[in-house]
Amino acid sequence: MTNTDSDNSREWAAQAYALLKKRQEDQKQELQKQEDQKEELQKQEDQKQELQKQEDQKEVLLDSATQEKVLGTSEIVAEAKLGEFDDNFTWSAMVLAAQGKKINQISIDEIDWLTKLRRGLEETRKGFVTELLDKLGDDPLTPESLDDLETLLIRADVGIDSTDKVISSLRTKLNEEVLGGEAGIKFLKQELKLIIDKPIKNSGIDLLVPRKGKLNIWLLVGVNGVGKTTTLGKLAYLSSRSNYKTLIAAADTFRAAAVEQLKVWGERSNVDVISNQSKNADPAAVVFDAINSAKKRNVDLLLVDTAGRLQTKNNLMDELAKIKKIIDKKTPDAIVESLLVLDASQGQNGLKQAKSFAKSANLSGAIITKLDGTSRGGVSLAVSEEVNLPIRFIGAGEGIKDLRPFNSYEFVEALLADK
Ligand SMILES: Nc1nc2c(ncn2[C@@H]2O[C@H](COP(=O)(O)OP(=O)(O)OP(=O)(O)O)[C@@H](O)[C@H]2O)c(=O)[nH]1
Ligand SMILES: [Mg+2]
Repeated sequence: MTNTDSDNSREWAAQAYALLKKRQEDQKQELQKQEDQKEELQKQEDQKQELQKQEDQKEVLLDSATQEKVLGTSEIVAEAKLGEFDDNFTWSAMVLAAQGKKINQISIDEIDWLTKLRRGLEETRKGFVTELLDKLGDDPLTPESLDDLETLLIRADVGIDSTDKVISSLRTKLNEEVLGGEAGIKFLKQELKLIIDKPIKNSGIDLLVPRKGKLNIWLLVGVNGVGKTTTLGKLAYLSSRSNYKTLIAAADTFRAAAVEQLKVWGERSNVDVISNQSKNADPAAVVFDAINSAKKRNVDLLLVDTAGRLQTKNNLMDELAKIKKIIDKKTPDAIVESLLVLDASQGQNGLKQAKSFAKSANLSGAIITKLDGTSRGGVSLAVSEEVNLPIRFIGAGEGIKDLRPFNSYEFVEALLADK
């Protein structure tokens, strides 16, 4: 990026900030108006309640308790607030501008997410880019600095295959021309992006979204504790907010609290949960019921939560196979995605799990979670290169909005941001 480019982007960021600020103020006024109307209604409601008989008092209290709960829920997913016009905003806006976004197309949510992603990848970056930049300074890349880079990439859990690929491309490039520190980083970004994009390109689907007019079924699979249920909750929110008719199947019947956990997420995103509370319920039977429901209700996307822990790994794979069989039998034209959920903080260990799952579970994509606060974010590259799975979503936090469709450009920019 030349100085003028960078100045233009900063100017762009400032304009975007001003626009968002204005939009937020307009929204505030609109909200205030709604608030006033609500107050007026509440006043009328209060007067009505005054007239109620003493025996009804209990019911009234119950009603208001429910109301409070609903209000509390909507607070959780309240619209994001515009923060300061600072380095975070500028960086995020510049990343959006570089992808061709127009000023009036960006949202506070997008800015917030990019800020979160960059912050989340800070630990990975610390042991990697910061050191690399320190080592490189403004000097051209040398074969020795490539050795350092190799060590740093491996340490960030990028994996041996991806690291080899990147280093050998850089070596070839160095034989052709002198590369300064900044040009080196730019080349590195391109190479990393190529690795991540390959399985995405091979799949023929750049962005995974439910296909309209079809029943889409997304199974979330993975070992225990990686974030399947949380991710499903965030997906339900994304999906229903994007106006897809969504339904959840609670097919983790192994863990007693799993259904309750899902119901909370379902409530937050206003999505129904199909479950079977009886002990030892069969996961495939829950999926059977959920498909019936989904068909009746013309659902676009059925999200299926699965168990992460069973007596043995074979049981786990058998259960998944049974679920798949039911789906194939009951709804052969559904579009099925088996998404492996992987916890980034498990680094190479997680990768091993991914490989063993990939062998038996017929996976079609991966979701990387817990990218916040781990130094092992590089494992995303190893998933692309070694397991050959397209990354579809990434999670960086426990909140309902902390999951976004995967975007390799944003990921690599955040991974190699210079601060
Ligand atoms: N920091 C952080 N925590 C996360 C993220 N995703 C999930 N978690 C946390 O990880 C823990 C486990 O998440 P679950 O969603 O219950 O994981 P699971 O895979 O469904 O677990 P089992 O059902 O037991 O197999 C919870 O405490 C989540 O809040 C994330 O992106 N970032
Ligand atoms: Mg779970």
